[in-house]
Amino acid sequence: MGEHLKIALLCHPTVGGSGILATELGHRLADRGHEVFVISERPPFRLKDDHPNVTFCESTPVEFPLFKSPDHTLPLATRIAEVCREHRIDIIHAHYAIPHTAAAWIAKELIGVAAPPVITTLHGTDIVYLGAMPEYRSLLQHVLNASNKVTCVSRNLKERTEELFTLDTEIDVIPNFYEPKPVTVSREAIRQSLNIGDEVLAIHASNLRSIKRIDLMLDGYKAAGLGERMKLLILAGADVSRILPEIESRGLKDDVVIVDDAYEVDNYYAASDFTLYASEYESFCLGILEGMRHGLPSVSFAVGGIPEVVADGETGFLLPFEDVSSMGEAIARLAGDASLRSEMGARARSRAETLFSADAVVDAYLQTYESQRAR
Ligand code: GMT
Repeated sequence: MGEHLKIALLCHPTVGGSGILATELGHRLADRGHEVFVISERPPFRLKDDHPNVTFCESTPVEFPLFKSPDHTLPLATRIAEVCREHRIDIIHAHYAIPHTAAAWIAKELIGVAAPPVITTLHGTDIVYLGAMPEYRSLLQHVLNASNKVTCVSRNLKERTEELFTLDTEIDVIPNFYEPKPVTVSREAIRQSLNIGDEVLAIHASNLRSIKRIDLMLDGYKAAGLGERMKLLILAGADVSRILPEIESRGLKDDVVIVDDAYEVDNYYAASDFTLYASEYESFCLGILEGMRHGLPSVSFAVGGIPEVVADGETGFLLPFEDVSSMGEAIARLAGDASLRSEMGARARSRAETLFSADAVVDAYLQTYESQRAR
């Protein structure tokens, strides 16, 4: 496809699906010979610092006595314009609208007629949480319309966006992808390192924000009533102190194993048996997809875009939101039946490979870039 492009990728560096997706997209675009410039306040947590064709461009928030908190957005806008001018960028791709789409819009004003097209990919809470806030709404409406193209990671997020905003152009749905890294540590060795034997192991990877409803997940886990036959592994991308009281108050201290700052997640998925989520909203749920690529079925609530990722009863169990007793039954069913886990896991892997492959998703983004450049 076409000539090699110079692409500026904007994303949050913190642990979260949008940063993971943007980083992985950057790596894949670079592997195809495109030049990728990642602009963020620090390297996104999964960015490989030595990846050929990928350059990290730091944007430094400004602290000043008159500001109550550091200003991130205006220095980011200035930096985007600088990078665009210096490297003759062809496309700006903003992942997560706040503040990236607004910063890209300001950068375009700074650059003037030579400014490259801006693509915005919406990831979830930028719309359903921040987008709904009066503090952002009219600005978001404006800058989304000023984007040359808006994409969403699921049909559900597209619907939610259209409920909140009136956009002049069609939103495209480009789902997430995940390509697992090679597993480098055996299942047994990982389990040993976690002090887990042959118990059934549920895994949850997230930034533990309140939208993840760790409280409901623990209730569902407890409702399964499996005692010592099961353990729950939490790969925590945030301070765990906020969930420790929840674990202790349910008497689950010995059942839950927490790993902090796990940037390499594949070994952990390969040592686990199914993924567990109780989020009240997920535009997609990249964690479920990561597990699927490792042949893991899932248990979660049927919220947001999760039903587009999981085929209910085939690759995982989808339960009504907040129904922790049904969640407990589904957990117990999977935990008690190794053949069911392996059948559903095989279907999960194949669904992930078919519907959410890196090649198809990268092609879709490249087509979007090309179509906007051609205008
Ligand atoms: O879910 C998070 O806590 C992080 C958030 C983000 O933007 O970093 O994730 C969102 O984007 C992911 C990648 O597109 C999706 O898989 C998550 O479902 C989505 N989270 C929510 O919608 C709550």
